[in-house]
Amino acid sequence: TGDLARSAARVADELLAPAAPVRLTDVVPAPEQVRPEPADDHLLTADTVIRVSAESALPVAEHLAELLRPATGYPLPVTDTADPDSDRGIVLALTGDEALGPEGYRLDVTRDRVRITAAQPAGLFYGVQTLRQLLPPAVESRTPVAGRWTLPGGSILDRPRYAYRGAMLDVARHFFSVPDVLRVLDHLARYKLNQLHLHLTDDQGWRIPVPGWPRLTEVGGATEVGGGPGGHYSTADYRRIVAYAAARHITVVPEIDLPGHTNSALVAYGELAPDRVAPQPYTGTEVGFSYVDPASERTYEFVADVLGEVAANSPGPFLHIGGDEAFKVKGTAYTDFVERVQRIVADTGKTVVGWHQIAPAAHLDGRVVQWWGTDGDDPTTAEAVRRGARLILSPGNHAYLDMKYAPDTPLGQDWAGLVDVRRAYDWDPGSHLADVPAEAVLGVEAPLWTESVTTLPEIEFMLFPRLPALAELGWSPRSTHDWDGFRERLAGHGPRWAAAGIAYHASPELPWP
Ligand code: TNX
Repeated sequence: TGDLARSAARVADELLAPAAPVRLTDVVPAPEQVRPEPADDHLLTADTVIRVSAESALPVAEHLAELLRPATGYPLPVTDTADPDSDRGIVLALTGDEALGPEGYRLDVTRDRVRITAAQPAGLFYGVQTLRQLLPPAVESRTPVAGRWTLPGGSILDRPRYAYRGAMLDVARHFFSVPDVLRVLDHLARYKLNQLHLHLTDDQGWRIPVPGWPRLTEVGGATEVGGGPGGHYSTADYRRIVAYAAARHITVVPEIDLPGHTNSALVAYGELAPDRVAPQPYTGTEVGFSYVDPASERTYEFVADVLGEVAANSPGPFLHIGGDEAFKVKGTAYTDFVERVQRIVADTGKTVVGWHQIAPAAHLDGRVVQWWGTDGDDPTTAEAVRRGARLILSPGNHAYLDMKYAPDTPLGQDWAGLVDVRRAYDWDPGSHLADVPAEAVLGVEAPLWTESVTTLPEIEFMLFPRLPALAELGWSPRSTHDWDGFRERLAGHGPRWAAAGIAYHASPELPWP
């Protein structure tokens, strides 16, 4: 039966063998340096062991084993008995070598061994995401597949261009369950993104509990766009999201949108409204009509309670205060409000982030402005940068994942134009905004607003293939930028997404295999 099993496996091999083997140069985002050695392909086997050089590398090794076990059916035991210089199999080694930076790694594939080295566990984690992409697409299957699990030989030296590489999920316009959010985190991790910005509150729903303000979730959380039931995370749910993210080296950036986009809070607590009268719940998609009263001390008690609670449950450095489209809070009423809220954030120990409408407010140490314009000439944002602000770039006409791909895209908006894959890819974060030096750019973020997005498959349809395009802008050196090469590499990921059950958009721009 051994022979029979072997020959059955060989037949399955041939049936399942990908038309073209994966090449070392097929990775997305493109690594800094790739040196193929075709004679050095490495074959994983049922006897392959994953070894780590230090206990702090164990979680990454376990993560790798969990990624590879389902499809390969191999046991892939993890042990911390590595001798990084002589071991066979897969070795994850933490070295004192800081040259790769906190997120960089080196991957060496030879016939005897696959070795990832990094200064920090984050680097090992990104090396693991690269390793995963070098195996045949069937590795993404969650059930065993008979296959030859070969890695292309050679070495990769890699580290990110930007420290902040993010995506945003709007859980306020439509509410998404914890498992949905965890799956989005998995997608970010595949492409080496390290920030998930959660838009937790808006006119249509309030999704996070705050002690002393129970009606925020009970009443404010019970609505969403279109009249559905809405929902909210419990504190335990939120912590679970944060922990799952942390295990993937992703920071959750919580946003409480102020002073506008607050109808759901006003429905719950009419005392925060300018006329002290609770409005009706809102389930449409207009913006700019609601605001908490900037002239009332009660508003600042509310803001301090909310931001204090969110800060306490969020280990990351950032706290996002929104600040966009508060059309009814004008001039100094608006800038005074933002300046006061910036100080409340600083008091929690966090770094304040806001949409670029906060730019005219006074600078506060470390503050970060998230630019979502469509015209790269924005003197007010450039001036905020001159005063010390750092920038996250989310240009609406390139990075907005809620824009339609094409006129016939069944979901999404088009106020910032159509964003096809090429548009998502073909821009340079380092020179996009006029009169802003490249050093001021902390990174990039792709926001997914969800007025028209209601399910996980719809999220995936909007994310793939554009999220990897944005991820490449955030990670890869500018010198690798090349649409023709990118579209080839990206198209090769289609079979991976299919094997992972991702509901991607088969854009006609890409040469799918
Ligand atoms: C503008 S972008 C908004 C959101 C909408 C989005 C729709 C930004 C900071 N504000 O409230 O959901 O457009 O594309």
